[in-house]
Amino acid sequence: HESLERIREALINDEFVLYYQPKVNMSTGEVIGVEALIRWQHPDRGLLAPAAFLPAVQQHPLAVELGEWVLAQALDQFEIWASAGVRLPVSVNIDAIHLQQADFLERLRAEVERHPSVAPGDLELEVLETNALEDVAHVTSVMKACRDFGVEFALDDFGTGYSSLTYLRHFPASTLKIDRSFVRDMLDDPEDLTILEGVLGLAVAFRRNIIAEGVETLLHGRMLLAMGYQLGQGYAIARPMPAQAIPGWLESWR
Ligand code: G
Ligand code: G
Ligand code: NA
Ligand code: MN
Repeated sequence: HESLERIREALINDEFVLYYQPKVNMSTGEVIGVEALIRWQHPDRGLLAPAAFLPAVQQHPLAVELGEWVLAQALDQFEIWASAGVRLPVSVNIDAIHLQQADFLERLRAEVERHPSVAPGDLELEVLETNALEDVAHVTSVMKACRDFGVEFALDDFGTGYSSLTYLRHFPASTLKIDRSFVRDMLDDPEDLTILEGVLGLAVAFRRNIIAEGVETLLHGRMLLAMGYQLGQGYAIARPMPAQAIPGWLESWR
């Protein structure tokens, strides 16, 4: 694992990079957006996944700096695609500690406004269900203010926390991202299938969008469609890829 000091240095040296994974409507084929996923192009260790360094910064102020870098980088990339004629809504993963900064909305607004071709609706924020979101009242008010500004939220890895239903009830998120563990085993495990059906029912009842992550095979996609899921993300659709690979993928997807 990498030290906080080394991670801070990597930010200064510009060693982080964003990969992007498409999200699609599996029924119509429409590409609804991409999720930005951070990687570390480490000079000695090669390309590192978030698991190799994000745990070290969680709950630390450095997570805020990293989060601000990710937001800025994702919106820069949006503008590059937009100037080539492709408007691709982008989702960014936000740490609880970042979301809970007193000036979160103010800085988010400034970042969106710094990018002339980015409208607030082009950006979605994914938040994890975690104990770190224990200050429900504060988080709820931040989310409402962001939503009033035009930036929507998705509840990431939905169903894995201990208080999913409380989250659903209180947080003004427009989308539930059902955790990939339920999708992974849906073909063999009837209980996971039941959970997928139940969460879809909840999403409908609470008028939230729902997206399945971890769609690894065509069979997973077909089963999900048959159940009534439309939106999906996963290896069967596309793996996370460097930004430069996205236009080629869009061509091949059509
Ligand atoms: O890309 P990968 O599947 O390895 O991501 C593993 C986990 O890291 C995912 O749960 C994802 O939400 C998280 N993650 C990826 N990129 C970011 C990021 O930019 N910020 C935060 N906070 N989490 C991220
Ligand atoms: O939790 P979050 O949704 O942010 O996780 C995104 C992570 O999931 C990315 O790091 C990505 O590499 C990984 N991922 C995306 N699609 C699949 C998939 O179909 N199968 C598996 N096992 N992981 C996936
Ligand atoms: Na803008
Ligand atoms: Mn995510």
